[in-house]
Amino acid sequence: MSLSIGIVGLPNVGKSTLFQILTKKQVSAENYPFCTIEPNVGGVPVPDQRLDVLAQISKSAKVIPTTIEFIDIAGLVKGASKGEGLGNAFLANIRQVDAICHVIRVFHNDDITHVENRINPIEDADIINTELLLADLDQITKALPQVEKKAKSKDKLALETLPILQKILPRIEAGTPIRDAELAPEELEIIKSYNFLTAKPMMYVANTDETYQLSPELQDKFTNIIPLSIKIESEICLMEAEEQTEYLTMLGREMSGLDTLIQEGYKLLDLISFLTTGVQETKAWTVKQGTLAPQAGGVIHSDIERGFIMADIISYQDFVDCGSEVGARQNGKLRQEGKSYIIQDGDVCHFKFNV
Ligand SMILES: Nc1nc2c(ncn2[C@@H]2O[C@H](COP(=O)(O)OP(=O)(O)O)[C@@H](O)[C@H]2O)c(=O)[nH]1
Ligand SMILES: [Mg+2]
Repeated sequence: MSLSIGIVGLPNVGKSTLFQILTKKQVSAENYPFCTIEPNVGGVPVPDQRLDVLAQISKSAKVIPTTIEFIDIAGLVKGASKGEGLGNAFLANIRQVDAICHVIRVFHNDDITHVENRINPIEDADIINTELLLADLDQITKALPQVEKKAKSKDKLALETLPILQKILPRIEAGTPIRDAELAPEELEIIKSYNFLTAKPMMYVANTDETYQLSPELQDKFTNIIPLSIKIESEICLMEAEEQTEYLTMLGREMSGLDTLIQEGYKLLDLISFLTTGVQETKAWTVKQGTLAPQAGGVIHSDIERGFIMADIISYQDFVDCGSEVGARQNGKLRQEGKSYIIQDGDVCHFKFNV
């Protein structure tokens, strides 16, 4: 599954630097095949400490983390929705992604020009969010007459779509992004094919000074915000693993800001990991929250889904507490689950299938 997060923001806020350190990040496993798909698209390994623990228990030869895709989208400027600064092309790029990572500049540095010649992250965020709203508004205004026409001729999809578009139009005009317009999941599903920009989940990265400090106003305004000094994080990235741990311990932090960002992005996409472990490898696999056992197996191989019989499941914690798969089995912690079982984050899975 390749779900992607687009890095969005004004020019010169640190987007490309963030993208570079995300995609150059070293993983503990040296035989992990690192993938840069295109210059501005990269697969980023999702840090998961559970993998190393399982690999140690199973004496695995390889540890393979799962990945999410990050895309460096060129800077948007005021007027992008009207075509300013290649605006429409960038907005089209955002349409393709599953979630948005919105970088705002908090750091001070007179050598690095700010497009609006001042540091004001709240106004900066408003500029970008306004462009996204305007793009959606433009799209709805263009779509409405066609949908109305089709609804008159009793087209089923148009009849379903019309009231939803009519409902979101005034909200967008009032500045409410679709993600905050309190639509029911069924309603969101019906308008999914429009790929509205403001319907996509969004997280903020505040590119702070080296202190990682956020002003109280910023904290109040945004709930989903991660403070990050992209400058410091790029230095941490260059360190050897041991040095990194030492440095972070000194700062009293468990993991780098970058790792926190990747994990939060993963959650934003509503993704969880199930795990497989053995002598050959310990590996994390990505599924959407709520995925059933056969479809989860299908992520490993389509045969598993097609010929699904059952899955042997041990929760990660039980696996570790019992010290091994055998231990978990002896303690009654191995469950045999059928095709209606919903895979949980951290399930250590062994699928049985027959094709
Ligand atoms: N002082 C400082 N400079 C930064 C930081 N992040 C990025 N920069 C610099 O700001 C400039 C623009 O960064 P870039 O990543 O290209 O921004 P983009 O236009 O958003 O992609 C570059 O010279 C970076 O080195 C930061 O956290 N602190
Ligand atoms: Mg850039």
